[in-house]
Amino acid sequence: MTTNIATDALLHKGSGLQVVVGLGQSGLSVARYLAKQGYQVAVTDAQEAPKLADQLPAEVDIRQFGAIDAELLQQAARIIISPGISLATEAVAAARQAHIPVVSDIQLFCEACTVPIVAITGSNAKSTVTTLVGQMATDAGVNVGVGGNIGVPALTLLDNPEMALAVLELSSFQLETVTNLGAQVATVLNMSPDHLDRHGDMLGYHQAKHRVFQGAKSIVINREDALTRPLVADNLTRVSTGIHAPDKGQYGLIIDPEGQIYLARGTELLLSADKLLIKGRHNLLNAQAALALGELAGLPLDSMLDTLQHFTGLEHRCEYVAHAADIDYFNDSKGTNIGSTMAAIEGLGAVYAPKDGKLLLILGGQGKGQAFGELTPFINQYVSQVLFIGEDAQLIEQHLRAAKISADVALHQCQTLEKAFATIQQVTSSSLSQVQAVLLSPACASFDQYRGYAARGEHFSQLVSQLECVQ
Ligand code: UMA
Ligand code: ADP
Repeated sequence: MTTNIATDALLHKGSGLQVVVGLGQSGLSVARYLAKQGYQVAVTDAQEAPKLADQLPAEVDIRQFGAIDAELLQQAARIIISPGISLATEAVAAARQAHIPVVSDIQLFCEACTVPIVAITGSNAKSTVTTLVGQMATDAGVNVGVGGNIGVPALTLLDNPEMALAVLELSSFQLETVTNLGAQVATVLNMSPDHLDRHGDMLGYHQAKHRVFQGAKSIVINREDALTRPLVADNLTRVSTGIHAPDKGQYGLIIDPEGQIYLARGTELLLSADKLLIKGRHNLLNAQAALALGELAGLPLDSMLDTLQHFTGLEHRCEYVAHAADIDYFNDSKGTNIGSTMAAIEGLGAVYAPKDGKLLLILGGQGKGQAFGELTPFINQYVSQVLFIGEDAQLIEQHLRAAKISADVALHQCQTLEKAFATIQQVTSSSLSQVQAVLLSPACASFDQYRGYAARGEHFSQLVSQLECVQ
């Protein structure tokens, strides 16, 4: 068994001060990791009293809280920045100006990791595909570490000396300071606008995401989305996914003469789509991505297909909550950008349209500079009521109106989820209501009203459970 951590770690006291910026989960993992390696480590955070400070190792004795300490950063031999902190932050920008290297925890991870890495990024589906590949590896008997943006700081995976494969979910924030990741297989699953407030524009966001390909041995691309392909020509092994019948060695969908949809590899039918517990066209792409990544990481196909048939999906992602008064309720609180909300409207809309049903959609929160008008064609096709909540509620309504939302779609400003539920009861009690499903898919971040998307989703489910006649 290979070890996953460089065993020749020397004491690094003389290598200069390592300054960790941000003491959240990733900052804490970095401070612990570097202190263990013998580096001199300092930590700074904008909060007066970061919650995790008491978990820092005692040898990390330089702790500057209450503001990101610009002077401290100027003394650094290297800065390790937390993903939630922008490179444009004044103190960080000044340090970069002074040619002090700024890296993320993922850079430290890939430099120390000696086992193959499956690196997964994209605007949506990262957690779903990362979890699925991790489960496929586990089911195939591989000692796998799953971490990164999914909530387990990557460096903590190195604590497992038996790890034989690392599966990383990577955000654009983590990737923007990574060089030569060197993954066994890397993918950008899909690209739609997100985090533009941080990256400036789509180009900046695209450039950050595409750093995942640096040094990769093989790649998985999405044939439906040109932005998932590397821009520079390369001779890498590449496997593609898509919704059409695939060429030899590629993944896709084949529809048999009876109309049954199959996951396919070349002309080989792998699995009937109705055997999957995760539903919707987007999940068929996710399943293919997981198979392609697993194949390039050396996992056996039969075992991966078995995993696929047992995978029930993750909470807060188009999750069915309950049936009440003839209406289905779905929690897609993780739909935090327009790409994911489009997938949710299209996926669920297609289920109810044949029954003449429409969706009631709850949108809103922090809009992150997105162009919400792009949702309009999807809303016009599948939605009869839109309820707006959160900080950017008015702005989103303006965008939809400017993009010619149909007069048949009723728009309601509700501010909060509680008020939205009062409106739901009014709207759906009308005999004219076509609503057969309520979908919380906000296309926005939740931090204006909640601790995060999970808290928002839990609040939604709790409000559903308070409805009369919940089944
Ligand atoms: N802080 C500052 N100044 C700032 C911003 C933050 O000092 O301007 C400090 C805060 O006071 C806090 C610390 O930085 O103490 C928080 O750091 P962080 O925001 O980087 O959060 P972590 O706890 O380290 O979590 C990060 C990821 N967070 C973000 O990218 C915002 C987690 O992804 C990830 O799971 C974790 O590392 C482990 O790798 C979360 C996320 O929301 C789930 N990701 C975004 C997304 O999925 O859309 C990208
Ligand atoms: P991420 O980790 O990239 O945020 P998740 O797996 O958590 O991805 O899913 C986030 C949101 O994206 C959910 O609302 C989910 O329903 C939606 N989604 C899942 N797969 C896709 C896809 N292939 N394309 C677009 N949206 C998707």
